[in-house]
Amino acid sequence: MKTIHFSTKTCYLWLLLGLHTIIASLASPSGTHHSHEFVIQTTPVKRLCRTQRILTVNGQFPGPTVQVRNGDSVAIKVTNAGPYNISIHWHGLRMLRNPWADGPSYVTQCPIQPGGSYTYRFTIQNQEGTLWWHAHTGFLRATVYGAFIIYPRLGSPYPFSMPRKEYPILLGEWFNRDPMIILRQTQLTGAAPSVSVAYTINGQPGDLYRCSRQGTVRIPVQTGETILLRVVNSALHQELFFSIANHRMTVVGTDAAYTKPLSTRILMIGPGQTINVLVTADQTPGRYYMAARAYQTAMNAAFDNTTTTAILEYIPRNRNVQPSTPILPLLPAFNDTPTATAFTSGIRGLSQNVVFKNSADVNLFFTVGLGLIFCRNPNSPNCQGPNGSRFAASINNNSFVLPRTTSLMQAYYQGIPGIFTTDLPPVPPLQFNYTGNVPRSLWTPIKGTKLLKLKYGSSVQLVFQDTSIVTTEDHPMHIHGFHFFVVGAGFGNFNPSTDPARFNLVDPPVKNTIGTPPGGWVAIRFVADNPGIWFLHCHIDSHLNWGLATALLVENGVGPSQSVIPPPPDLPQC
Ligand SMILES: *[C@@H]1O[C@H](CO)[C@@H](O)[C@H](O)[C@H]1NC(C)=O
Ligand SMILES: *[C@@H]1O[C@H](CO)[C@@H](O)[C@H](O)[C@H]1NC(C)=O
Ligand SMILES: *[C@@H]1O[C@H](CO)[C@@H](O)[C@H](O)[C@H]1NC(C)=O
Ligand SMILES: *[C@@H]1O[C@H](CO)[C@@H](O)[C@H](O)[C@H]1NC(C)=O
Ligand SMILES: *[C@@H]1O[C@H](CO)[C@@H](O)[C@H](O)[C@H]1NC(C)=O
Ligand SMILES: [Cu+2]
Repeated sequence: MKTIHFSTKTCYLWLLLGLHTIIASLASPSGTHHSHEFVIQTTPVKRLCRTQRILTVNGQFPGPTVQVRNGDSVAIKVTNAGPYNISIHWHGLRMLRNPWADGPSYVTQCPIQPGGSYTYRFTIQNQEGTLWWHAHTGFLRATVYGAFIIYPRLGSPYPFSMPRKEYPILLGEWFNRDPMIILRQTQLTGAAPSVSVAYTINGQPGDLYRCSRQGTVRIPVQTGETILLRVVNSALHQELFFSIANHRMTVVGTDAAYTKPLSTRILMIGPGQTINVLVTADQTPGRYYMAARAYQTAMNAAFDNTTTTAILEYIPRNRNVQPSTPILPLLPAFNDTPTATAFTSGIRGLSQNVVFKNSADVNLFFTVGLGLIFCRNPNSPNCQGPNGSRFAASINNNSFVLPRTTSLMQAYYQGIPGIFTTDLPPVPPLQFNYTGNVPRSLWTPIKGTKLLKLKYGSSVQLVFQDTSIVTTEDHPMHIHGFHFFVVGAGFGNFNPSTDPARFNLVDPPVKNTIGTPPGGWVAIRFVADNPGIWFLHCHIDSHLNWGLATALLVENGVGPSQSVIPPPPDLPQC
């Protein structure tokens, strides 16, 4: 039987290369308790020829990698030594009956105020793979994020042959301003936020940007060996294509679930998603770029058109030969939706994951998309969106507004009225040609804090339907507290009488974040077996800020084993 083991040599190499993320050996048995301290602080970091002060965890950028096994318990004490209210979300972790540990500000908790602290306590229950953690307050996750790796129980092998080494590959976006100032500006003007000035791999832009060569991340490989890359899209706003020159990748997992092996040259990964790939060093020894750049679907929108790189470096290098300039992989054009679709639809789950096959107890149909609020005075400094408007976004015409005085979960648990309602329409309040030429009279959504209530244990089918209001666009939809089966997707309007017949109920992939194809739809299924209030939103933070969100209120079932646990005593208050 194979067990996970990382030699101390691997750690040493990482240290030598100056990388912050170290894959240590994890020889502990399942059921181990892990304690961590996260101190949120302002840290000077030099990127793109200048020193910038950014918010970090423990001074590290990206933040520390949390490594656990399935079955372990975790306590992470987060102390806020920074200037902003903040909370941390453990993205993709199910947090069964324990929404108090989930983290989104004003959804499951009030933020941790400057000087305060809160300990997130939770158990890993039947999840394995790559997840990540990030700030869930405003745009602070731009710099506050890190990998969260769940290994199998000690002695349980991966369902693929053991890689020699493993590396997290966190893709990010770099802004030359404080992301909170960018957020305030967009809230003030109603316009789209300024785009990033670089993409990053493990916090480094790479060789193609000025003053960045020295920091470029290098991944060492020996000829013939196979390594596992745990790719995470932690970018604030951008879907990305990712490729490695001359090397094929084999996808073996997405989010926290294994997949059937899929061989590919290109990944398309949306914000919030993770993809595990095996890479075999089977090319002529040398140096090869791995690179990422935008997959951009919104029409006529500005975006960051730069390319981030790291280097896959065969070792040992022949010392007598000057290091050659690495080869760049060919990346698809920024708007290559056919390539993105071919990749995403090629991913298959393991058939032993069981999706319910009968019709669902609850059928939800959510339109997701942008909107515009037209101003009385279009020249107002508050109306700098298209044609004197402010941007909005909605689900079923409801543009979500977070509460300010307490969190949804605290209001629910303590019975505080007037904080939210549970009347989000399960289907669009108005039927229209969602992906056609939508009349202007339909473009402005209603603002509110509308949730959707689900009975404990109900089987749910949810179709996300993109709209062409303002623009069609790929919206990476994320649901907290659940993972779900992706059973179908297509372009145009979902047809409830013909499309379900083509659903994949045999080996659908399991995810926590799924892109709604631009001008199309995606169908998911899950069982509402986790009581609590769970945020559901687009993982493009500008869209979330404009209201592309709601929350699922899953009622308690019967008895304590189907009910939300009591809140911890140190839960932050507003
Ligand atoms: C993006 O950059 C590439 C070169 O890297 C260029 O060929 C392409 O035209 C640019 N696209 C846009 C939309 O600016
Ligand atoms: C802005 O106005 C112009 C001219 O009336 C129109 O062609 C364009 O579609 C409008 N754009 C948006 C996003 O409303
Ligand atoms: C919806 O709009 C699209 C694009 O204009 C058009 O091709 C399609 O026929 C329309 N569908 C219906 C049902 O009107
Ligand atoms: C959304 O609601 C507003 C206000 O009632 C209405 O004007 C608009 O037409 C609605 N749009 C859609 C797509 O339902
Ligand atoms: C921080 O959170 C507290 C409690 O919710 C709130 O009163 C305060 O206004 C927040 N500060 C900022 C700057 O948002
Ligand atoms: Cu979106």
